[in-house]
Amino acid sequence: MRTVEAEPYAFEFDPATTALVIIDMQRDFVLPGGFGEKLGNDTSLLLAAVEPTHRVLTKARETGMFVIHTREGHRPDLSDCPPAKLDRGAPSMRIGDPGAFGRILIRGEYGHDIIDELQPLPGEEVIDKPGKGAFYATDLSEILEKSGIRRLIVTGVTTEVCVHTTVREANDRGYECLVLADCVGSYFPEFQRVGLQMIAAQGGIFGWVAPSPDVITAIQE
Ligand code: TIU
Repeated sequence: MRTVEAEPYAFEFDPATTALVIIDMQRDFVLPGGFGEKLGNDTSLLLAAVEPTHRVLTKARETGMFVIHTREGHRPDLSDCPPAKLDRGAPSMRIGDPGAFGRILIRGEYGHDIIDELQPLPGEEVIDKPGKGAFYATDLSEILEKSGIRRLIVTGVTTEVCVHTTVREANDRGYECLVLADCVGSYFPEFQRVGLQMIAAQGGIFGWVAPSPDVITAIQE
């Protein structure tokens, strides 16, 4: 077991049964000009998570940890997008509409894919999910069970949306989740701060939070 200082108390993990989960680091959320920015958001806070996440990913790959990437998106015919999700947002910026990087959040489009810096390697799992959480309508549970994974080290965007939803889903399924504070990003600074606090409050109500350099050290011990 490795131990890393975390909020609300030390997180213990065995790298052999722990997966690194990188949530939705897709061009349309992260890059200037994409869907996220078009919705009125500043993507710089998301871009800040790229370098630290790349360092964690590199260490995970070096040490043979299980790596999972997720992407939020839908089939080209939108048959897996509930009308309630489709109808939301500005009329000119709906899922499936043409955007700067192709049809917005549609599988196979350039903007739907993961940014160059964090592209998956062959053999790493890529979970395509229609919802905010990575467990809903995916085979993530089966993959984790089959691989003997018990804990998740979680990075990605956005902190209070897809990261929170996924960590809450994972916690309810019995997985212990450590969220890396500098490897997750929100468009809203206050949501980043409070979002992280919410995870670790009440004795770690649904997870732990730690800075990535400490976790990298623990992984390579
Ligand atoms: N991946 C993810 O968080 N999807 C979102 O829609 N996030 C927003 O903050 N909009």
